[in-house]
Amino acid sequence: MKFVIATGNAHKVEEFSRMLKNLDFSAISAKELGIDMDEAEEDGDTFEANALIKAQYACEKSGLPAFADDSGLCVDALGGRPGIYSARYAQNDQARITKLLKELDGVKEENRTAKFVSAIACVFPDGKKFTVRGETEGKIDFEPRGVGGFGYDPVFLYEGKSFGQMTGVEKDAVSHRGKALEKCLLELKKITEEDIYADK
Ligand code: ITT
Repeated sequence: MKFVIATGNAHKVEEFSRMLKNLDFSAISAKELGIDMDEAEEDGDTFEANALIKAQYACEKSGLPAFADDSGLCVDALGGRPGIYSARYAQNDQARITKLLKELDGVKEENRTAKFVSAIACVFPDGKKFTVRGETEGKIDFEPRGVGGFGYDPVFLYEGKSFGQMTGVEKDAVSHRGKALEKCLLELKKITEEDIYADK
């Protein structure tokens, strides 16, 4: 079965493609199919709701099963912000990091706890759908470190290393997106098995 990766974010496509590379799973990006994911209006009030909106949109446009990730950074000292508004927090990655560090100015190391959240939604042409969630806890550093990854990775500290200092494979092994994808693949396996039994 071929899936659409319903995202307009090239970094997410890169991470999903890397994680799915050695698996028996065929995926194509929305961009390769000429689908403009900016047209999907993310007006949900949870990560799951927004992931469903994006997956539903790509599924309708392509006629193929689709999966989408809605993700973000929840910072405890900011009451969980930017959360589902992580992409809209500022214009670009550099501006987002600068704004975040400014908001956390004066916040002590022990109070800089945060988590990355990824909700993945899968939507099928027959209307079947599900969502799963992965979370990774860490801390917001006082300055950016490393040039790997994307978004808030250079300031997200996980066990002494920022996500920006990790290789892609190292990040995948502990990331919110890696955890969500693992759950997603388990759900898909269940669905496939149910279908096989239903056919018998
Ligand atoms: P799509 O909606 O097209 O998938 P997007 O970038 O707008 O692309 P989101 O709405 O899910 O995606 O916003 C997620 C934002 O949260 C993303 O732009 C980053 O700023 C941040 N983010 C999510 N996962 C991240 C990660 O693994 N590392 C760093 N920042 C991340």
